[in-house]
Amino acid sequence: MMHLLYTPERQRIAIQKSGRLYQASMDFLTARGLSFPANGKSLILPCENSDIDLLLLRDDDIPEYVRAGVADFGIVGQNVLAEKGIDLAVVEKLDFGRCKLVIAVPEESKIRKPEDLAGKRIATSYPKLLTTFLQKSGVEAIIVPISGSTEITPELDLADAICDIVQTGSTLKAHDLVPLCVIMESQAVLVESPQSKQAKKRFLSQINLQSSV
Ligand code: PRT
Ligand code: ZN
Repeated sequence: MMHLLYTPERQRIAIQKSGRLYQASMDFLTARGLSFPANGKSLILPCENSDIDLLLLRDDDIPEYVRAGVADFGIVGQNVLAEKGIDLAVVEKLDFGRCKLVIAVPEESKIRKPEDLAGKRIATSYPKLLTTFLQKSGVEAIIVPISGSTEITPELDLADAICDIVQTGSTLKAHDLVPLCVIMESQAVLVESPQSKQAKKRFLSQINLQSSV
């Protein structure tokens, strides 16, 4: 039985519990010499050769854990940080999790440029980034908040366009959607908590990086 007692000498690194960033995050840490037991059901994974605990979380929760200092570091997509509006110091851009947040429309759509989105419905799980983009572009559109799989919404007539993450583009293609514009480019980043702790420095030197603040 493991207890979540606050132990200042142990450093906590928040990574995605499962999903697209999990394996690459583990690989990043293990390539830098840290070793972890097999990932069971526990949400805390103690490092076997260092005073480090991994917190395994939904990626959406990582910015808040790091902001609050409950985790000293986190590995998360820039897209998630930007959507949460939580500005954390980036220690290192990591060479994985690359993707783009795009607006896409059905191939046969008359929408051909961002201005054509005026009065149209856009399904997205990135309402904040989309709102900012529309305001900057001077376009008034209707945002349809959806928690995932937006690609299906135009064919079901819930939306006229989508704003979602694209990597290979094959999901867009499978739904006869084409990109209209890119709102943001993203990759995974190692972020650090603004709450200062001596322990943070130790972790960074262990993995051969330096604090950015
Ligand atoms: O459960 P949890 O909340 O932790 O995970 P999640 O389902 O919210 O996120 P997950 O695991 O899908 O993605 C985690 C992070 O990986 C994202 O926040 C991005 O930073 C990054 N990433 C990189 C991607 C993709 N590539 C990606 N292709 N995130 C999502 N996708 C999805 C996209 O939403 C779309 O449905 O994949 C589909 C498109 O992929 P392509 O290759 O067909 O274009
Ligand atoms: Zn998520």
